[in-house]
Amino acid sequence: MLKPQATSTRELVSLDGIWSFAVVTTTDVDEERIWTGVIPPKLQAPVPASYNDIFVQESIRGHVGWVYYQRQVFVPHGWSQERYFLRLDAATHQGRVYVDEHFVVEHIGGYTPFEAEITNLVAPGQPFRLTVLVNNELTWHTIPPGRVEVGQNGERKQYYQHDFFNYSGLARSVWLYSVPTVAVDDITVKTDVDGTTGFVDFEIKTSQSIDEDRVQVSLIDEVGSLIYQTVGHKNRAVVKSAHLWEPGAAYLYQLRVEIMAAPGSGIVLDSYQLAVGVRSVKVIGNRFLINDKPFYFTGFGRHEDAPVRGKGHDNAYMIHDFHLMGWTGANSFRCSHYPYAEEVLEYADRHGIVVIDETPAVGLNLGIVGGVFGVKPSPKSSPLTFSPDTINDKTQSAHAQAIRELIARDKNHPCVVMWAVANEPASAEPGVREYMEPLVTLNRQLDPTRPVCFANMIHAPVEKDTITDLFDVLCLNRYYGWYAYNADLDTAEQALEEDLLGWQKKYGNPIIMSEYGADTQVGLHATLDVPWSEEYQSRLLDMYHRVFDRVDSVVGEHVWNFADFQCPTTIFRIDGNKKGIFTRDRRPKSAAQTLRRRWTEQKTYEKKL
Ligand code: BDP
Repeated sequence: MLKPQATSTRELVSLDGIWSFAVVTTTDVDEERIWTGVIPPKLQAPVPASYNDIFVQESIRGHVGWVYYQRQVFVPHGWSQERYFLRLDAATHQGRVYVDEHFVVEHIGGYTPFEAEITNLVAPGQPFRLTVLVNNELTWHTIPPGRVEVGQNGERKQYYQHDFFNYSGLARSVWLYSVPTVAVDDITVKTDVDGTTGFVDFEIKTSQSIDEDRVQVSLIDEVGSLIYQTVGHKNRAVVKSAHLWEPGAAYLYQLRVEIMAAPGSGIVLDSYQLAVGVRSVKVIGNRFLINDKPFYFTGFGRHEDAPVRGKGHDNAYMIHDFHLMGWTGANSFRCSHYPYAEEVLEYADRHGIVVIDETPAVGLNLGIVGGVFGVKPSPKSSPLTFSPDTINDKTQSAHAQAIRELIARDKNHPCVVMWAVANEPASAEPGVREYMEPLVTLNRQLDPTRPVCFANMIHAPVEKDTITDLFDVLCLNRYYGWYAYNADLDTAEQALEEDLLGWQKKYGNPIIMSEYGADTQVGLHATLDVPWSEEYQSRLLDMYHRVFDRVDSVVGEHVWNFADFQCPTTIFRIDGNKKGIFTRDRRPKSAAQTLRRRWTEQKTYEKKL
């Protein structure tokens, strides 16, 4: 799915700004039919932003169900020859869009875009009332899953198994854009490298079937020189002495696709330009290769999370976060636990930051509900994660759709080197293999070029896990020294090493420690091993690093988490998860220096490369 862009043939109107906002108090939005009228601007909400922390009422912050967003929009008067679309970069978790009283599109899944053509609904130059209904309910059939229960006071409460706040609303941009009647609909690019030669395989879909010789494809380098040109929907560009997209040293070619009025006419009906990084990704033995060279991941698991705006995308935070990551020496991160805004991937493409791209499949695990997170235990009727009453076929269909939409959106980003199908599913429970295997197959069909992984949790150790053989890379989330052997780093060190050696022996795949860390209260200092102190966080990280350097198959370390982030409140999540290396307002804890030393100076892991 192409990101809308302004080109010589396309226009793009941002609908970001301040919208009228209302919380639905009736149970049935279809009865209320609010989109048929103007919503009084008693409350107004910014777009993009999660709405939860904007206001001061708990009834809004913790609201379960639908909210309304509304604004007026004009279709530019010059669009009489164009087709035009509304595009929402995300509506978390379910969005329904109305143009005046017409329903135009519905989408389920809170972190991927959707769009609808409205050419026949509003004439150029005319205004329309745009109403977006957004629902934040998570059920057994959504990804991520959750459930809504009615408490004794009659209030509906949302439960879920994941460890971050259920931020909701329109957290990413909304657009109105035009395309010509004959337009580029989609582009798929796959690249490969052989020595100094780069290969760019491309396939173009057009909105109407047109002759091959009307599709003109050009590859342009960073100084604007044309290095390849052809006609047709599908081909391979061979780039001799290619500038490769390398971690830390990105190079982006532009693939310009033009639809001509007639071959050789020089009249361009549509034009779209895609950034292309020429690189290869392979897993061979226990090494992860980028451009045939072993790569060692340093960096973080992250969240889209900031004060006030919640998961609302913000370019200032985004660029600052990239600079902070760069300062620590991070070369990569995981989009834990959902697809991030496309701007984030574009920035990573541009700056050579390596990304593991994850679906929102987090919390497919009832084993951790009562335990680690201290949330309400799973329903007594069905203690199993995978069962007809819990995670079932419908959840699997939603998960498959999440994989389709993630790959459709992100397949062309050179920064994305691996797909993560799920975070910490109950991979030792019955039913998990039946659930997961078709999804991994689907993922590989949709993109045969990138390795696939999932993040394994401690409750599914090597002798119990039943799905790891389906994947290419072992991603392990481990909390030795925190949830296990807290304040006992010596025992934690032994346990961690045994754990890693067990996986290494059984599978021989590359291992990435995809999460490790400790909650840390900034400003708490201690000479002894006191959990929550800044020193303990650093010592715990040092302990992991010693082990990583001793285990040959470890090819990456992603600390949990880049910054403190908001969670549902429990007795050990006061104002959020505090495992950040940076505070929520992005100030470094002492451990930032520990990482910076290791990732920019010592680099002892490089002996493996
Ligand atoms: C892991 C989860 C992550 C949590 C983390 C923690 O993958 O989402 O935030 O634990 O407990 O199990 O901090």
